[in-house]
Amino acid sequence: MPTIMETNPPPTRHKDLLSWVEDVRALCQPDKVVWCDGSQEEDRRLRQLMVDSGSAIRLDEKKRPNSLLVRSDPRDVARVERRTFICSRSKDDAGPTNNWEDPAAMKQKMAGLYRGCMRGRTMYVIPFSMGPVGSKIARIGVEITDSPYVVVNMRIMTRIGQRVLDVLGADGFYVKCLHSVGYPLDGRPDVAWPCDPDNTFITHFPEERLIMSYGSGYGGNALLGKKCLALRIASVIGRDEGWMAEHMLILGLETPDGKKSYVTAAFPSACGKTNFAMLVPPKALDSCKVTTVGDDIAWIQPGPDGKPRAINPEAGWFGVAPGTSCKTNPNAMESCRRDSIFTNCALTDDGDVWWEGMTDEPPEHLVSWLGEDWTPGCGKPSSHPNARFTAPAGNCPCIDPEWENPDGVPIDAFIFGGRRMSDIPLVFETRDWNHGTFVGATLSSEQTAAAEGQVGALRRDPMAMLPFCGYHIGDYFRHWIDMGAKFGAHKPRIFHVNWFRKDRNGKFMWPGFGENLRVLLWIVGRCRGNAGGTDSPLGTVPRHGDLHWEGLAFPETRFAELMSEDRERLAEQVHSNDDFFNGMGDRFPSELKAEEETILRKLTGAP
Ligand code: SAT
Ligand code: MN
Repeated sequence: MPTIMETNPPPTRHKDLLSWVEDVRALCQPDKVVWCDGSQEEDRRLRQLMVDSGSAIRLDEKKRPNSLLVRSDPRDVARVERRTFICSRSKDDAGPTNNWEDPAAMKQKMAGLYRGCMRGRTMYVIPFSMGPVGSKIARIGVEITDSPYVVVNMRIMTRIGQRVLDVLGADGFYVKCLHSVGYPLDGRPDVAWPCDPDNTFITHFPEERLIMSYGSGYGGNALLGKKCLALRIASVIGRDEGWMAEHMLILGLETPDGKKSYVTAAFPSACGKTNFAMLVPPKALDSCKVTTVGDDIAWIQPGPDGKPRAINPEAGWFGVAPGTSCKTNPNAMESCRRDSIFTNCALTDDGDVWWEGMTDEPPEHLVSWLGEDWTPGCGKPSSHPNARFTAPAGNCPCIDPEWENPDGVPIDAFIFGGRRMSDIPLVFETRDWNHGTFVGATLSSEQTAAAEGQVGALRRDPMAMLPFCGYHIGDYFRHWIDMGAKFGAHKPRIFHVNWFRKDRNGKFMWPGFGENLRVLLWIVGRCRGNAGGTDSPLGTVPRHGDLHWEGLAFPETRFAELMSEDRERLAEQVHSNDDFFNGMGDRFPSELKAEEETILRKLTGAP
């Protein structure tokens, strides 16, 4: 079996990096250290290592070329928010929405867990770039991990290897990201998915730009470039440097006149973010083209002229598999047709993957994500509900030609969205930046699964950043207000959408999916000054005649119902934010207090 050689000497002269790697080696005591070069050959060797050790299954080369299936420990299947900590020096700086622990105490606890935690294992050093390598907007991280699964996933989700060290040079800045699955091999055999669920901690030290994660190998717990760096730490860097790290997709819309506009959108989970990012126009409007820059995270900076420019810091999709199909999202299906890693999906008898919703008819036999025989009537799902595909963005048929532009793409609009069965119309445009910030700050979504809490209850998720803001949420709102001033005349317009409204009979009123293009066209039309609308207490709303209806019969009366607002209930909902906002004391921006008063006045018709 080919072995991976220790690089000797290490491929960098960066003193701080060399001494950090040496400190971690001394603490974690791995058998050997490997600096990842990011090559295809290295990827091939690591995948083979995973297959040989029984931690991955190679899928059929014809059906799913260059792809693996991995099954996690059933106790390690998602991000764990209650074990996620922001360890700022002052507790107050973490704010009311984060878990906090004193940084010195947390480091001591983590050092205790890390001591000897890589015994019998290889320690991988992964230099990675969030954003195109060398882009001024991009940031570099180095993840140290004992998981080959993390290395092969990071190679898809970010840009890794020697070219990143070359940009870093001898003294460049990087975010330290330390990860261990927490399963040392002191004389015991390895398991297919090593982890330590009882001692899992995902910790962030914002002032030091440091991330330490222990005990989990799954998703955002372990691929530290994603939520940990690109959102929690980057939100702090963005605050300090005057830019924004947001939980937003980025898409481009090209209209038949050849004009192109880009928008970003923040939706809480289970609102179809990836589907919207890869929207397929309905037949009657297929002279419009939607292209994808990102499906999860946007880093947004004022360009030289003040106009916001956004990059997707990631290089792949880490998408939820169940529910994804050629009908709901053909572009995502095509993205993971090859070169992908599947986690907790089911295995078909002919060496492919399957998940609930992929096809109308399930296969007659599968091996489930638990490794058990599965048949359609067995009463259990074949894939875990949070099963994922890791797929290269470059595989996506609708990838935007500018997606790797180091200067990003110019942004015209921000869109907020939630899952709201009642009260909130299909779409409205906020009056201005501060009103839009207020709408983002009060973003909420109805809960969909019993496990999350009471189904139908509103869960607050400001800017869809609740678990991802690395500092005090009141300061974050303040930063939004400040960014509006910074963008000046170029500030994006801010919209709110709701695809999920139901009628009196409990039926969804809006068809969603590709038909959402009609709303997107209105939004872009507003930005270009060629779409009409009318005033409402919520802002500006389209009249029936302001939307494109080619190919969709949607009567005016039904549209009126879809766009109606229950002012009394909306006013109640505005008041329901009081405790949350008052709890922030003077960290809650007075500008947003003023917005609240304005909207209440408009809703109650007071002068
Ligand atoms: O596991 S991830 O954090 O990458 C995805 C998610 O839970 O939002
Ligand atoms: Mn996300």
